[in-house]
Amino acid sequence: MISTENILLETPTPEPPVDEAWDVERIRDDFPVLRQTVNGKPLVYLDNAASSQVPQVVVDRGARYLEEEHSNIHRGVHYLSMRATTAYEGAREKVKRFLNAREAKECIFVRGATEGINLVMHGYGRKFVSEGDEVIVSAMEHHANIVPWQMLCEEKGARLRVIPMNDAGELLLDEYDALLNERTKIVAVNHISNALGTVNPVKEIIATAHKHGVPVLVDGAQSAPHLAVDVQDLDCDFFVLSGHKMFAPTGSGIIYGKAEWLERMNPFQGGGDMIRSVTFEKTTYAGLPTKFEAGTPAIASQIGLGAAIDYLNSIGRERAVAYEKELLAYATAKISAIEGVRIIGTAREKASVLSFVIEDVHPHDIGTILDQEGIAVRAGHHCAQPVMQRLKVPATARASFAFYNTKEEADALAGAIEKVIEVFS
Ligand code: 7TS
Repeated sequence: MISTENILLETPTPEPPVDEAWDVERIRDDFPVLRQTVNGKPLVYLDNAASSQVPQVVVDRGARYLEEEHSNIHRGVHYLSMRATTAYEGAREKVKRFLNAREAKECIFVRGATEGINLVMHGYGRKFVSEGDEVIVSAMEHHANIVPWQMLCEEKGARLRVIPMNDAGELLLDEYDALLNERTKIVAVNHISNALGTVNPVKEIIATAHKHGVPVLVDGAQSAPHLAVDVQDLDCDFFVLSGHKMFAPTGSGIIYGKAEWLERMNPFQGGGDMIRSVTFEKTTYAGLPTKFEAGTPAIASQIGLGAAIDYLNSIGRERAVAYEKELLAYATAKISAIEGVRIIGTAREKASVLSFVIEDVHPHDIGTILDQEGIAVRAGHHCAQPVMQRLKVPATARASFAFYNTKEEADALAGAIEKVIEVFS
């Protein structure tokens, strides 16, 4: 096996530009998908919380792997395999810097947030959670951060506890404090709610859990693309992200874990690559990160994730975050001013997501009419049914923004919403 240490980065990480205004038209040129019409109208892509679009440099990097480097990693001594391994491990280095992890081996490649959470459920949960123990999640989790923990609780006879939220979609931290006790074995919360856009105070949530000696998993599926994340500053024990929501291909993602936890955890899947030695009597496992990466991974996609991180660094993450904040405030003001529209999720701290309902119109009808106008939004429960139950709405329509969206697109959304209201009046 080729060591994951001492592998040179395939490309240096670019420096962000300084003191330049955000030129959204130039940024849009980087994204080939955006150059099309849908139903005769320019595509307005506002479904970034489901999957964001991919810049040309990421497409090109994936194509280069397929054209010039395609081969399996870690196991070959031949030229192509070494090139593929260098690119793959180079992507891990880029993720490490992106999240400010202490070591690259703390960044495990997974298919996305769902797989990362399941890895922790199996590797940590099945080892450390027993009958009578408790697992805490929040009232605004995506199903991916509820169902695995429910499965664990069912298997172990443990109890799932839920941090409640208020009508605005903000977690009630006093109640969270009261939930923590000596039976609590893990807290799993999202950083940004995909259904409401709430930015949760995860640093505080983590500090509180740590007072009780409880580790915290942060579901960063929505935050990694829209905030600057520093896992050492947050002091989270686990942090999961999906590449396809951060300008990379599907099938890419990361579960970061503190080495001291990952080393104590059981492997997730068994198979090739994750072993040190195998006999019919006994198998011993490889060290980090290989212990958690059984079988051939999504090599092209993970290399694409590395290229997406380079791209984010090249445009300047902080500037992108500031622009998105301004755009969300603009769109929120515009859409909440329309009579008959109600914004769902009015937390003080929000990012990227604008969920809404229109009186007497089903969100699916909103989605269909908006599509006629070339506008892509998601309509439904957004895999967060407990949020819908708590806020007493069957579903919402959701516009979710990225740094390539424009104020003109927010205007187009507002105009199309007015059309929906006209059709149903
Ligand atoms: N956690 C959060 C907060 C999410 O928003 C999602 C996906 C997941 C976990 C699961 O990610 P996956 O990449 O493993 O599927 N959220 C959405 C959404 O809002 N619309 O489509 C998928």
